[in-house]
Amino acid sequence: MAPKRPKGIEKYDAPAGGWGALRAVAATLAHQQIITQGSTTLLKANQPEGFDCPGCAWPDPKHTSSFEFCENGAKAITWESTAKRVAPEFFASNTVSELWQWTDHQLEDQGRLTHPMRYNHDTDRYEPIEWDAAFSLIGSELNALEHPDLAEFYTSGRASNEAAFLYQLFVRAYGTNNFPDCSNMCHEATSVGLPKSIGVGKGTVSLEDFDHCDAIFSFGHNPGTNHPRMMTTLHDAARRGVPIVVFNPLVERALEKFAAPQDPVEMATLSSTPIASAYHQVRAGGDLAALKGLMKLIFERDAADIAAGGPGVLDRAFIEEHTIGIDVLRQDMENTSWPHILTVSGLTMSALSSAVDVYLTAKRVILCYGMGITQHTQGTANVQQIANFLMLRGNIGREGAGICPLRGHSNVQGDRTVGITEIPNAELIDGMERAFGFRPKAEKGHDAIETIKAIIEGRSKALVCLGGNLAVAMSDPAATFPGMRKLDLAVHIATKLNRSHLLIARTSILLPCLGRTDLDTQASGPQSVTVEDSMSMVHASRGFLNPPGPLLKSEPAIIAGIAKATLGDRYGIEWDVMINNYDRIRDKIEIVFPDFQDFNRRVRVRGGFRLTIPATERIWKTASGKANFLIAKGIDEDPLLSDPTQLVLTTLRSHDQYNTTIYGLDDRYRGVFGRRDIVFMNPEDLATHGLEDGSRIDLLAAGGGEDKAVRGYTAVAYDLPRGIVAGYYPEMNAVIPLDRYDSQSGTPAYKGSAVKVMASAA
Ligand SMILES: Nc1nc2c(c(=O)[nH]1)N[C@H]1C(S)=C(S)[C@@H](COP(=O)(O)OP(=O)(O)OC[C@H]3O[C@@H](n4cnc5c(=O)[nH]c(N)nc54)[C@H](O)[C@@H]3O)O[C@H]1N2
Ligand SMILES: Nc1nc2c(c(=O)[nH]1)N[C@H]1C(S)=C(S)[C@@H](COP(=O)(O)OP(=O)(O)OC[C@H]3O[C@@H](n4cnc5c(=O)[nH]c(N)nc54)[C@H](O)[C@@H]3O)O[C@H]1N2
Ligand SMILES: [Mo]
Repeated sequence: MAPKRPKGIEKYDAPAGGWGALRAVAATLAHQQIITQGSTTLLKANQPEGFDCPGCAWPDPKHTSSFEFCENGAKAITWESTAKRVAPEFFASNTVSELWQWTDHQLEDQGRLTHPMRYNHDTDRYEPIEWDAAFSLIGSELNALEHPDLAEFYTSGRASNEAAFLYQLFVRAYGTNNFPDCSNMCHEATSVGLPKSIGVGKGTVSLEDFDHCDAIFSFGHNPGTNHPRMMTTLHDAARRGVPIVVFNPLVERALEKFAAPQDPVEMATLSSTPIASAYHQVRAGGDLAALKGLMKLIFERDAADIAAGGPGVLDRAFIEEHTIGIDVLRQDMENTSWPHILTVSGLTMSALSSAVDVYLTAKRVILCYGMGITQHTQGTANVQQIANFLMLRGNIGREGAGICPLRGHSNVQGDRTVGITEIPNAELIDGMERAFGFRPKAEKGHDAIETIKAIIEGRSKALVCLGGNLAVAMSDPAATFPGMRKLDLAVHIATKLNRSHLLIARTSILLPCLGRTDLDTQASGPQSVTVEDSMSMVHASRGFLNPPGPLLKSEPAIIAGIAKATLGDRYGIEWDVMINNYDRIRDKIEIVFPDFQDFNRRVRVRGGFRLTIPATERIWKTASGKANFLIAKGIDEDPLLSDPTQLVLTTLRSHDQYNTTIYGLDDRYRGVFGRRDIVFMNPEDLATHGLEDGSRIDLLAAGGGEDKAVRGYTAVAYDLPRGIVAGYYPEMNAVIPLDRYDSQSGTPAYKGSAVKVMASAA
C-alpha cells in the first residue's frame, strides 16, 4: 500500500487541459453567480468587437480567432464580472482591523467595489465620500508635500494604454518620475537586459514565427497555468514534431502533456499530446550555469568541427556582420569549469549535450522564458546570456527564430510603451514637450524597490496606486507593511478590495474603477481602450457589461479627476476633452510616440497593428549599433545560495490564482487540493533535515530576523532538485528579505533566496 499523503495532496495523473479544465470553468462560473451572463461574457473575450482578456498577454491569431477555450482566462473574466458587491454597508459592518484578519482570498471574494470611500480613524472604517471631495482631498494632500518627489505613483499592468498614458502625463506635470510599476517585480530584467544586448527591451517573435520554428527552448515559465492560450501554440508545434526542450526545476504537467479542450478527438478519446521532448530539472538559480554550459559545448563543437575541416557550427556571417564581443564570450566559457557548471546547474553533461544536439540541428530556434529567469539576483545576466545563446546561431531577426519573454499582466508591456517609466529617455521628454508644451524633468525616479525603501525610511509620504496590491506583491512584509502605515496619503484605484488597501495611512482613499469587461460610456458614447500584447500587437478592447454600480468611473476619468484637482489648469492640459472621447488621448499618444502614427485608424482595423521591433529587422538600437555578446561574471547566483546548511527557495503561482488574487485553494496540476500552506521539498532533503512527507515545518529567511518567517506549514515530498524548496507566492514573501534583488534591474529575487527549514514549534 502506498504511504498516506498529507491532507489534500494527491497524485494528479490526467494531462493538463482536457475535461478537468472544462469542469473547473463550470465551477468558477457557479461560484461567481453568473452562470447565465457568464457564457456570453466569455464569448466576447478576445473578439474583434469584444474586450481583451485580462488574464495574460499571450496574443491571439490576428485577434480574430473564434473563442479559444481557456480555463484561467475564464477565471480572470468571471472574477471581474462577478455579481458580488462590496458596497458601503459592507464597510459599515466590518472594521479595517477585522478585515485585516481575513485571508487574501476572502477579501477579494467579496466582489466589486462600488463607492469611493475614505478611511475614518475614529470608527476604524472606510466610509463613503463624494468623488469631488475625494479628488480635492487628494489634490490638497499632494500639493501640501514639500516636493513632488515625496510622492510615489504605482502602476499595475492591467491599466490600458489610455489610462497609463494619462497617468504618466499627470505625474510628469505634477513633477516627479517616481513610477514604481509591477514590471519592476516581473520582467524588468528583460527591459534592462535586452536593450544592451539587442537594442530593444521586448521579445522579437510574432505568433506566426511559431509556425516556422524547428525547435523551442522553454526556460522558467509555466504556460499551462499562466499563459494558457500559449498551450495551443505549443500543442500545435509538438504535433508538428518540433522538439520542445524545457529547463524548469519542477515538472509542470502542462509542459509534459496537454489535451486541447478544442480538439474533439483528444476530448473524446481522453488522449493528449506530449509537449516537452526533453525536460531538464535545472536547480533554481542554476540557469546561468546551464546557459553557460550550453554555450561552452557549442564552442567546443565548433572548434571540433573546424578541426575536422568543417565550417564550424556558429553562424559566422551573422556574427561578423551584426555582433560585437564573440571572442570575450568564448574566453568566458573557456574560463568556466565543467565541474562548476554541473554542480550549480544540477544537470548532467549528457543532458546539456542532448539539448545542444537539438539546438544545433534546428535551423530556427525560439527561446521562451518567464519568471524563473528574471526573478533572481542574476536576472539581467540570465536574460543577456539567453540572447547570447540565440545569437551564436543567428537566431534573432529572422523568420521562425527569436527571443520570447512571456509577459505578465495583460498590458504591462503597453504601459511601458506609453511612458510608465522611472527613467524617461530624451525621446519621451521631447515627445511630451511636443504634445503638451512642457518639458518634464529627466532625473531618474524610484522603481518599486526604491519606492518601498523610501516609504520605510520616511523619505516618501504619499502613495497613489493605479491598481495592484503592491504591499503584498513586494517581498518582506515585515519591513514593507509597517512602512506603508506611516504614509500621509494612500490612494488606491481598484476593482476589488485587497490587503494593501488595509494598510492605513493618515489619509486613505479607495476609488472604485471599471474593469476590462465593463461598458465605459463617456460624453461621446461608449469608449474602447487599447492594449499591447507580448508580441507588440496593439489592439482595441471594449467592455460591454453593465458596470457594477452607477458611481464607478473609468481609470482615465479618475486620473483626470485627480489631475484637475491637483494641477488646476497647469500647462493648459485639456483633461475633459480627452475623457469625453478617448480618441483624443490616442491623438496625443501618437504625437509623443511616432510609432503610433495614424493610431485611431490603425487600431480600428481588425487585429490592430504591430509596433516596430528594430531587432526583428536586424537593426540594433544599441550604443555600438550592433548586437552585443555580453558577459556575466561567474555562474553562482551568490554565496548565500551555495551554503549547504541552507535551502534555496523559489516561489510559484498555483493554478487557482492571479498574482495576489487567490481564486481558490487548489493547484490541480501539482496535485494540491484545498490548501496553500505547504512547501514542496525533495525527499532526500526532507530526510537530511529529519523531516518527512507531511511534517509541520517553519521557514526562516537565512540571515533575516525572527520576524522573517513562515510557521506551521506542511512539508510535501515532491520531485524537485536537491537543495531547492518551493512555496506559493505571496505567502512566501514573508521569508524573502527586501534587500535580495537584482542590482542591475531591481527585480526582487523571488525565485532564489536562502531559507532555513526546521520542524515547526507551532
Ligand atoms: N492564471 C494566471 N495567469 C497569469 C498570472 C497568474 O498569477 N495567474 N500572472 C501573470 C503575471 S504578472 C506573470 S509575470 C506571468 C508569470 O508566469 P510564469 O513566468 O509562468 O510564472 P511563475 O508561476 O512565477 O513561475 C514560473 C515557472 O518557473 C519555474 N522556476 C522557478 N524557479 C526557477 C529557476 O530558478 N529556473 C527556472 N528555469 N525555472 C524556475 C517554476 O517551476 C514555474 O514553473 O503570468 C501572468 N499570467
Ligand atoms: N514571491 C513572489 N512575489 C511576486 C511574484 C512572484 O513570482 N513571487 N511575482 C511578481 C510579479 S511578476 C508581479 S506582476 C507582481 C504583481 O503585483 P500587482 O500587479 O500589484 O498585483 P495583482 O495581484 O495583480 O493586483 C491585484 C489587484 O489589482 C486590482 N485590479 C484588478 N483589476 C483591475 C483593474 O482593471 N483596474 C484597477 N485599477 N485595479 C484592478 C484589484 O484590486 C486586485 O486586488 O507581484 C510580484 N510578486
Ligand atoms: Mo508579472
